[in-house]
Amino acid sequence: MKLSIIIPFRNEKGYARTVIKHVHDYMSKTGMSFEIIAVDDSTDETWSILKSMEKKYSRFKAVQGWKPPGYGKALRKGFDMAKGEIVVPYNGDMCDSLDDVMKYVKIIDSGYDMAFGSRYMKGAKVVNYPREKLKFSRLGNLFLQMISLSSCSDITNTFKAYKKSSIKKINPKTDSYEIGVELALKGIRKGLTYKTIPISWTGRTSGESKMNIQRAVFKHFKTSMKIILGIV
Ligand SMILES: Nc1nc2c(ncn2[C@@H]2O[C@H](COP(=O)(O)OP(=O)(O)OP(=O)(O)O)[C@@H](O)[C@H]2O)c(=O)[nH]1
Ligand SMILES: [Mg+2]
Repeated sequence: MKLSIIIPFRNEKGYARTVIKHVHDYMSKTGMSFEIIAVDDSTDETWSILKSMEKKYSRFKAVQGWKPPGYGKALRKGFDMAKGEIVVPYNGDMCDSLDDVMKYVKIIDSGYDMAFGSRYMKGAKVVNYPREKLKFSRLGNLFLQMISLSSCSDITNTFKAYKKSSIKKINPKTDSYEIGVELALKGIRKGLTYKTIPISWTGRTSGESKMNIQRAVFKHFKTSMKIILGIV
């Protein structure tokens, strides 16, 4: 199998059906072999929506996350199950673009271990980004780009692509949103090759963000420091 798209869900009853249909329809048209794995930690109707879709969408599978739940844990469970040569964490709130997924696949096909995207480079298209969050994201990413000497100005965004073998080498261990930083920074530190391209990102118009900014900033910082110092 070529591609595994891992989608974490937590209380996304407004998006679950749309996202799975959108990804399944788009990928089916490409002719590429793929699977979609939803990892769910919801307490609303999202889980029953996802389960009911498994029959209709043959390349789609829904599983429940580990307890207690976490964004990073959900992705790690998805990685463990993934059979694709290329693995892409994809958000369940329609913010990421499938055209970008295809660009990532091309980058990895051309020989890179990882494909990174940035919302903050020339050519990127960002719609509806909450102002306060943007400030933290830009500043944090500037810092991370400096300390990692990376071509990527958007290290924190988890929407990137990895060879399955690269995920194995990185061996991610974090439980929450900082898994994005862990994957990218450890990948860079281990000498895995990558290319960065501008991507599109559209903010949610339904449901709620599950990210607590203060907590996320602290955890991202702590994780980044540990990685840079070689502790994890
Ligand atoms: N399985 C699982 N999914 C989660 C968890 N936390 C968030 N998610 C999902 O991960 C994706 C990204 O989470 P969001 O809440 O949108 O976080 P965000 O993108 O920083 O916030 P927005 O800017 O509002 O979109 C969404 O599909 C969420 O439903 C969790 O603990 N477990
Ligand atoms: Mg989101």
